[in-house]
Amino acid sequence: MLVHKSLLEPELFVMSASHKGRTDTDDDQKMAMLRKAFQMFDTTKSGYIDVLKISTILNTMGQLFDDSELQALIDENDPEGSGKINFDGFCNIASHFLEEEDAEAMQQELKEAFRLYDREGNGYITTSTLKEILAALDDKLSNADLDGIIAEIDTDGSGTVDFDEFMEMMTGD
Ligand SMILES: [Ca+2]
Repeated sequence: MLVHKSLLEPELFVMSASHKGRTDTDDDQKMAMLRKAFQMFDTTKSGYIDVLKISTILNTMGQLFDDSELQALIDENDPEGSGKINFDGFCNIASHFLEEEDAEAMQQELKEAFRLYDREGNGYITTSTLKEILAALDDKLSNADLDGIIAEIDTDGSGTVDFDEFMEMMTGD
């Protein structure tokens, strides 16, 4: 439902407009940070680090993680159980936890955007309100277009868009 996302972006993502533009830099910064951490712990410059050090690195970066989840990722990236992991493997593991945090931040932003339209705090936006928003954002949409979009968003046909439906519209999940 990317069309809806782009329709709503100008309004809903006002506060995160800079966030979008920052994404590439964020990835670069993330990679640089991971490389630095990896090199710091690869004391012999072998290109590998001890898997036992990964939890220490994650702690150092202030990342929260679940021990069993981490172990599962280590097993996945070190299938031979060598006890060592290269930079790529390390990135796979570390970015799993970093991305999880991003998803949470994304959900938080969507919650804030949702609240902007759910002014009365009902926990939903009426489809008529949403229709007005969509119409204001793109005046080329006909009434039939709008009805079609609304029908797709309000999947249970309740006449209201709750946060789950809203999130589905924005993220496509
Ligand atoms: Ca609904």
